[in-house]
Amino acid sequence: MNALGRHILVEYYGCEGELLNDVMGIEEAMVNAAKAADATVINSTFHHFSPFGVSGVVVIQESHLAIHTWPEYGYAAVDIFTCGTEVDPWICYKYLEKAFRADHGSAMELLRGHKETIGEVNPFVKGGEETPVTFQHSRDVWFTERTENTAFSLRHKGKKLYRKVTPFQKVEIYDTFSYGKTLTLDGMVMTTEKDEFVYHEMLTHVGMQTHPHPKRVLIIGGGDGGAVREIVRYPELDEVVLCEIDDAVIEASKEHLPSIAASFDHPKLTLKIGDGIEYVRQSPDESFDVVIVDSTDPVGPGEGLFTEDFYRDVKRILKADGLMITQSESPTFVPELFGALYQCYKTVFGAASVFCYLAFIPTYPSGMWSFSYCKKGDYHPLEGFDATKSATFTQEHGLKYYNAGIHTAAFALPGFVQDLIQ
Ligand code: SPD
Repeated sequence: MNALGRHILVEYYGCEGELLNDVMGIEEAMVNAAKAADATVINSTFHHFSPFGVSGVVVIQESHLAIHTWPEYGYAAVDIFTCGTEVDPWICYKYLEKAFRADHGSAMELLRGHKETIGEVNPFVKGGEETPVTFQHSRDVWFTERTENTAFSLRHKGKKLYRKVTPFQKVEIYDTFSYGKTLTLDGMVMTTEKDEFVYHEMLTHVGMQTHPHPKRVLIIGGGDGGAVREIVRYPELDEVVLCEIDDAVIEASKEHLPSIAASFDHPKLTLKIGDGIEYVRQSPDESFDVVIVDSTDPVGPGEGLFTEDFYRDVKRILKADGLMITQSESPTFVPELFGALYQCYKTVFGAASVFCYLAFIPTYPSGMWSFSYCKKGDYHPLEGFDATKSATFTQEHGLKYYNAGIHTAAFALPGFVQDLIQ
């Protein structure tokens, strides 16, 4: 060959969309394509973009293989570049065509570094000793939650722990390096082993510590079990009902997130698999002390949990002194939605009965997360709050985020959040 390297630019058409959206499958195919051609794999770095698309590169001792996919078009663009004569890039081409189940592919080959053009070997490197080097393949595979203008990535171990496409959503679990096992729904982070305690403690204990006798509690959503784990800590509880629409979330969490899904066998838990909106609609008036809405973001199956009709129904099933607590998204990330949500709560519960509090959750967009506290009766979140009782509870249960000081401080809102609410 009269050149330093061979570079083939490849198009694959009519591939299976699912395959082109599977970051780990693509990484595996690209690494195996390189190995099939006897290349030495040094490193692989792959990112998934939600909702669709994967980019990645496999660095080989003989150069690289790179890809970007458009699953929505069944199309992948691949570059295969090999130096020397040992590795045949067309072997990689054929391997990947099969792996992506492409209808057809097309490619053009360029010879890189024509010997006539580049001239003689630089005397500086001539005669250098060749030391044999052995490479350890290091992997770099990423999950990315991407919206129009921002992206949040977590590097993971590159193995599918759980993946199911249900009638409601895509349920996945990744093992990430910095946040432990992470549950995602439709490509959005729902909970991670490392920071879940912030969300679940704040979602539950602020209301439970304020209500003097929370005997019947309803959780809508929350299939990972984190909210249930916190609620069953209360000895005065008679029953907690968890209504989760998608049993795959429970299955995945029980299998892979046992520290979160820790209380599914608790005798006070009644588990309902079904639509939370329907469950609330069919529940009798004044049947719960506390209703907790542990929802996804307002897209997909969670959308109906952000409507006035739903909140009116929740208010109806609350006892006269009952509380509704919801996760109410990020004032930084979705300010318009956040503002509209609080208007909605106020329309239903009355302006003086709606409060917002904050917590800091690194894996949720912007890190600043909000919760609403809506009261049907007189239980104000701060006036009459028993800090001693709360401190004892915190200590007894070894809570890691919620405590009496946080309970009070969480209701102190930055000016821009106050503005959004008013
Ligand atoms: N953007 C993420 C918001 C997720 C809120 N709910 C998570 C459920 C965890 N139990």
